[in-house]
Amino acid sequence: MKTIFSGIQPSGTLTLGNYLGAISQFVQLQEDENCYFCIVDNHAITVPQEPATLQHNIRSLAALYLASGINHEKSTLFIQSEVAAHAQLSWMLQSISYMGELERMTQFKDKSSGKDGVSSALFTYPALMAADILLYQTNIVPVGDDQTQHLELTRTLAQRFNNRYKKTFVVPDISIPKVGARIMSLQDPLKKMSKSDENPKGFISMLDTPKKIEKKLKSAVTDSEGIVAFDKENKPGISNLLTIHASCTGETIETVEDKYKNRGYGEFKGDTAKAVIQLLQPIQEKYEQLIQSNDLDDILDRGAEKAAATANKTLKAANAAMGLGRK
Ligand code: ATP
Ligand code: LTN
Repeated sequence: MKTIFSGIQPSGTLTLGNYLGAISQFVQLQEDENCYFCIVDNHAITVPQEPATLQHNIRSLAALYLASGINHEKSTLFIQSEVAAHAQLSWMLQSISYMGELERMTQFKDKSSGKDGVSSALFTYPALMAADILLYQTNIVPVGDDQTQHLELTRTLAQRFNNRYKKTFVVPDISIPKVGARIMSLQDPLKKMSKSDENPKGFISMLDTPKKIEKKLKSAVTDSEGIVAFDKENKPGISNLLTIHASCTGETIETVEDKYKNRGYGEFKGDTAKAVIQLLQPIQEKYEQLIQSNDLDDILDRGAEKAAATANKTLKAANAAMGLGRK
């Protein structure tokens, strides 16, 4: 059995991109593997968060994980800040991360460019992500393709630590879905769909009403050619909708392309909305039940306890390898 670790930030309501790129993989993996799924609230505070909103988003993310099919009896679901080892190992890994490496991270460049008051935590974020993964001796990290660079750095840090001190960490592999690894914004198909986008028309939230979903998809930016065909370079908008349509129905992109070859964008967009609504509606119904129940707290308490037991073992070994504290 392999160990799987992944995390999602409680920085807003999850988007269809998060579901197709990340959560749908998690649900499949938990059948055969030992999975840890984390609500990475320490990552969310690398940009300003309003405390009450953050509290709400943490709960909401926990409910969405479960509503999407994460089974708390099979997988460990927990909140990052409730397992102190994450912050502790992150500090240790910062001591072996180079400024140059962190400066090269495109996520840092994107999120800091043109902004005042960029936090130092946004800069050292990849060391915390490496700590998340390495604490569990993770074999595979399922993520969307925007995380590839962070994963490469995690591997580098694990190898550097193992070579410099003592073999302490498993060097993890990345897993990216074949279709759906990068769902693009509906308003700017050259930008990834993101839950913290200022323009809500750019993303479909997993909790959007059917009406909203339909409206957003109907006003998605496309082109004036009028032919439904997959061509990422010349038709990024239509290619993105094809990816969304195929991922939601489980068909291949070629099948969907064939089906809409001689039909207009209007019909294609309408049917894509139907496919998205069909996928999200049962998840939304489960979400409403979960968010109102007390089960959520019990599940998260047990998750944190289980996660801490594993994480503390690795932390202890890492402390010893580095020569921290006493024997
Ligand atoms: P934010 O916009 O707040 O930075 P985000 O929407 O990018 O957040 P994360 O919490 O950073 O979401 O990512 C959670 C998971 O979802 C990661 O595995 C990430 O790769 C994946 N993911 C995020 N956006 C997309 C997308 N547009 N397409 C596919 N996968 C995505
Ligand atoms: N950095 C990721 C979220 C994240 C993560 C992780 C993903 C934090 N720690 C560990 C996988 C494994 C993001 O912004 N999407």
